[in-house]
Amino acid sequence: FLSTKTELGLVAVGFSGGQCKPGVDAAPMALIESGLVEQLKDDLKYDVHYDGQVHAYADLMPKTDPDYRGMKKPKAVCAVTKQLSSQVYEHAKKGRFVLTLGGDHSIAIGTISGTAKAIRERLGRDMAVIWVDAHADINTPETSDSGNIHGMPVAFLTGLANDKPDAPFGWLNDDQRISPKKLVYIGLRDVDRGEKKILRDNGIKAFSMHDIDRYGIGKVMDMALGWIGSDTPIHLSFDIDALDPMWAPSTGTAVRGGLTLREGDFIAECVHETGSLVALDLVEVNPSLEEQGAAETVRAGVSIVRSSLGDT
Ligand code: 5AB
Ligand code: MN
Ligand code: MN
Ligand code: MN
Repeated sequence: FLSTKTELGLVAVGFSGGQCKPGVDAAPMALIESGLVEQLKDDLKYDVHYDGQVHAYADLMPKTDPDYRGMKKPKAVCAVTKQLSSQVYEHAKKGRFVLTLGGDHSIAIGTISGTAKAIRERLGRDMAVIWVDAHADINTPETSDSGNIHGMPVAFLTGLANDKPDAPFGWLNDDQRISPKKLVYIGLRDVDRGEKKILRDNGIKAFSMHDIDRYGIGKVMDMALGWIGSDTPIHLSFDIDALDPMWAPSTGTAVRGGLTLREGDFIAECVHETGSLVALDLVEVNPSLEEQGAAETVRAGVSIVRSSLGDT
């Protein structure tokens, strides 16, 4: 589904407005400073297209940003994700693999909408999404208790939460959305009551930590990829909090009982092996939390990226 196996567009997104803890905006720089770009070029032989900036979108920040439908910072998140969507789209429409380094998980509204549209235009196909996370991130503004938009991106991307054309997320069109039938979760263990109902009512495929304990990660990956079907472009959105805090402590909403680093890498390797992976988000690394664990969390993030890109 890519124009070549080696063209890669990198977008660094220093944005934290989808949640309340500062510091997640520093992750792209921490990942890059740890040598990620050189590794992609020198070890994994990618042709990296990177504008050399961590985008903070300062020019897009509104002067005032009152809550709307209970959402915190709706205008900021909306403006950033809309801009990011076209950045990702520009890479994806040239047939490049798109790697986005976040940032909190609200940015997936931008990344997935961008690849979904490009894949439709280039290939006339619907894309699948594998969402690896402790959380389902499928709250609607109405079901969310926190109002933090990083807990809502999947609801907007699937159209389960909508917005009027003139309202913040009114910019999302159908050609930028994904089908709930082409969405698969892996690693869930902290799903809100309203989200559970949404998952059930829409028949969304989800593999929780319970499933991973029962079947093992190997069988879970067979089932997850079997659900998507071969020959379907895949966007992988990887929240570092899917990993157990033992491996990735520096993240805003850590939940114990998660994936080992090896299981996380295995997921990434299996998705890579399909040959259908067109984009990866790595989000929610927050180097300013649990500072003793920051370097380890960054290393875990680098490992997930490398595994997704064919490192073995
Ligand atoms: B993350 C929670 N469900 O909606 C909410 O880190 C947590 O992107 C969301 O997965 C966690 O606030 C968002 C309680
Ligand atoms: Mn999460
Ligand atoms: Mn998430
Ligand atoms: Mn989190």
